[in-house]
Amino acid sequence: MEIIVAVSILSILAATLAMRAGGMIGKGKNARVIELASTFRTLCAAYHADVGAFPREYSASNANNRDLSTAQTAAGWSGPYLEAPLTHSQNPYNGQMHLYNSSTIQGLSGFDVDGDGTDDVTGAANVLYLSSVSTESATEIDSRLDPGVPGTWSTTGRVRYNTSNSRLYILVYY
Ligand SMILES: [Ca+2]
Ligand SMILES: [Ca+2]
Repeated sequence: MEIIVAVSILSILAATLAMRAGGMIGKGKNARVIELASTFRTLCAAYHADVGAFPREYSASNANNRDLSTAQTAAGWSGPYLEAPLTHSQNPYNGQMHLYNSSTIQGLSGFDVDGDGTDDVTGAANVLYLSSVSTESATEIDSRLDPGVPGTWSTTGRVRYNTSNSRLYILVYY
């Protein structure tokens, strides 16, 4: 009897620990994305100060599309700003990842940063794009980067999310 109770308690403890570990792993991935957004904000600002334009860094692409990691002929370029080229493997959700230099990629209208219903950023800007992002992860990242922004969370602020194809867009520098 006592042994059965003890085993049951251990089972419950083990299950609880496993659930917590799972939650922490999920949070760790979201935290990594938030960290990446912060890092790219710094790198894009440095590139913009040197070159006077917004950089693009595409995963699995040629040198022309890797402004941050690969030597470019643009006047003022004094990188590399990024140690190694961006790769899809840096997407913690096993999807794709690119840094774009436009706020109207993939059919986006732009970004309504203050959430008043009108897009504030519609031209050249730096947007970090990730695919295969769950709604749960997207909402957590949004709550961290868009606190207090009015309107529908997935369409306003610096973080946009397309629920129909699980794509996340973070305006990192503009
Ligand atoms: Ca606005
Ligand atoms: Ca948002």
